[in-house]
Amino acid sequence: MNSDQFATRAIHVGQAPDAATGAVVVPIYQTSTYAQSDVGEHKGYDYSRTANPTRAALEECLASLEEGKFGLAFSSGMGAITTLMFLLKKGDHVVVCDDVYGGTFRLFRRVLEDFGLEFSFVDMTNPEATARAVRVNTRMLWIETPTNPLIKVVDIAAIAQIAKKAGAWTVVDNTFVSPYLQKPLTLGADIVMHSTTKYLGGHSDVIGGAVVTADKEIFERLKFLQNAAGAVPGPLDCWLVLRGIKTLALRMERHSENALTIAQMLEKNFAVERVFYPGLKSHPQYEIARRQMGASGGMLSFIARGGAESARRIARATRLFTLGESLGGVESLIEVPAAMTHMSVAGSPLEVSPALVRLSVGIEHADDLRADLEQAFAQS
Ligand code: P1T
Repeated sequence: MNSDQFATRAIHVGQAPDAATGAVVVPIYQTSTYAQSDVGEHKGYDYSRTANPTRAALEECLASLEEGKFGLAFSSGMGAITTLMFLLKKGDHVVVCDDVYGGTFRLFRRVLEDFGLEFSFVDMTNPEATARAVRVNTRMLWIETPTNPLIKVVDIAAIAQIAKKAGAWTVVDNTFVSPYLQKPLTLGADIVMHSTTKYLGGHSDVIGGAVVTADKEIFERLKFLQNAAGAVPGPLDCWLVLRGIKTLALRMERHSENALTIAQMLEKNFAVERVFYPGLKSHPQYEIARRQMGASGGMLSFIARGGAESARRIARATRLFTLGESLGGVESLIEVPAAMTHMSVAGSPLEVSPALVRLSVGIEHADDLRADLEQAFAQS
């Protein structure tokens, strides 16, 4: 089944009724190994690190949603990123945007630099500065957009052009908005990756990662690396992500509507110095976001006027917004990045303000979310 419409593909691609039983839902093939009909003879499955039917269903669906040709699932977003970095060799250079998930920064700076990879962190909302950061040994440009946690929007097509000229790959971490709202491969990126823990899974009940590409050569190398390094998800985790994906289109619509409502409310709030949300006209990349994203997504952040203490008070005082790391689930979350998800950037040029509060706006009723934030501000 390969209908053109995203919402239909999310429910059907890779998910035809089970050939053996007619089961409408892809079974959880909870097996590590497969009977062979003769030595080395099998039906495409010999060992579940290499391939598993539940994982294969998820991988096919992911490829379709990202308008790619090949999907690969991983045990976590970081597992996906680590495996992608195995595409590189000692002495290779990567240009990275200067606002990324703290764990990505930690892997690049504190682990991979020791293996001889080089990283430059630049403001990728500035294509000229990005072009200047490219060196002869640059092999990859790493974009996260919208960025975590400052919600900056990077012009994927502009950066992909710079990469192409340099003979480097463009990789986009598309975790913050999902393929429903943004399809980097259609904008010139070579590889797109996800923490499927977030919007794709959508229910805060699984850790996972994914990579999609339309390039056969890149895929074959990554498929080899997926098996060689072994950061693969279990069948149940694949099944949970696949089930989450079925409602992705609906969820992203509601996340975006709710987040816009909350962002507009915060913009009028006296206790808020600045709101970062690409759906607001005040966002510096509002026009790029409109062009590149179907809607503005569920992630926003703001600076509390009262500083670090005020940010912490607000984060402690919400009742519906749960204080916690992660994002992209149906339930709303609140956090203080400097003390939580982005502790690892402390002391680096990527350090974030302790007065910054990040919201993952869920799909509860907008009135209840608004009321919760109002009472939290009133208390703090
Ligand atoms: O947690 P994991 O599934 O390994 O994904 C890592 C990751 C990669 N990319 C982005 C943009 C991310 O936001 C994350 C994980 N982020 C959080 C846990 C967080 O609260 O920001």
